[in-house]
Amino acid sequence: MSLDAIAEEIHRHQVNAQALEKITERYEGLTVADAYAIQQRLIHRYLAAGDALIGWKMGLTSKAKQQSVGVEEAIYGHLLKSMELSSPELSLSGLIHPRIEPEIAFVFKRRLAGEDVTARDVWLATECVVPAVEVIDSRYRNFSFTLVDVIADNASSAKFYLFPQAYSPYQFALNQVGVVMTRNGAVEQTGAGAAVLGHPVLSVVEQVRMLSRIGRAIEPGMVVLTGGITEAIHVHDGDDISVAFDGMGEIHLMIHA
Ligand code: 0L1
Ligand code: MG
Repeated sequence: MSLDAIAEEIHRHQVNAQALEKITERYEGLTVADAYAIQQRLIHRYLAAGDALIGWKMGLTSKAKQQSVGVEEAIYGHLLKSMELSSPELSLSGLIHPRIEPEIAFVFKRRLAGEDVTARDVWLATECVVPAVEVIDSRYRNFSFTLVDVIADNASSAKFYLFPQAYSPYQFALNQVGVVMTRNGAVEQTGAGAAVLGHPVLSVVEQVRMLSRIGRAIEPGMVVLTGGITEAIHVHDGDDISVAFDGMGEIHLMIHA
């Protein structure tokens, strides 16, 4: 089976919101490099149909998530224009078994590239930081996958929403920002920015380093989702999800069929 054919299969299951058996169970010998090549081919299908690349996302950035997949490394995916929610409402139509996680997004005013990038380079290139929620929706049955599977599936990316208020990157110690996520008023998850590789800015550093290995960069205007601050929670029709970012505001996301 060619990498193109695997990308076509994942694309079909994404578009039709149909669960898929793990590709690593059906195709032998796939490497992490193959998985990123499949991801690239998958994204190309969306771009060819008129979508646009608007940024990147880091995944598996917390110890808890890395342990759940049995890895010690973060991964990345592509963010497409079609993934951004313009209002805090999530329709379950077109999704398989979505989960929600709070994140800090960075928006850039300057290009960032190179293996030797530092946190200071990231601060100087950042226009603003924004509270965000990411909706992940693994295309694999029961959200069960290996590292190779999830990378090929564009790191489980589905949708994301950015809070309308942006902040100066210097206004908050992002590793200390506390987050409380509730469902219909009941607390589901709590966490702090430090869950994201110690500090969300370090997730951007890692993003740039990973991109530099394939000759890519963060371009001006792009968004980077730095990684989940808490465990992701499953959402269902009628849920009213609130994510309060200490001092930065509260996102209310309504879930409907
Ligand atoms: O954004 C994420 O951390 C998701 C990465 C893939 C793992 C998952 O689907 O939970
Ligand atoms: Mg995420």
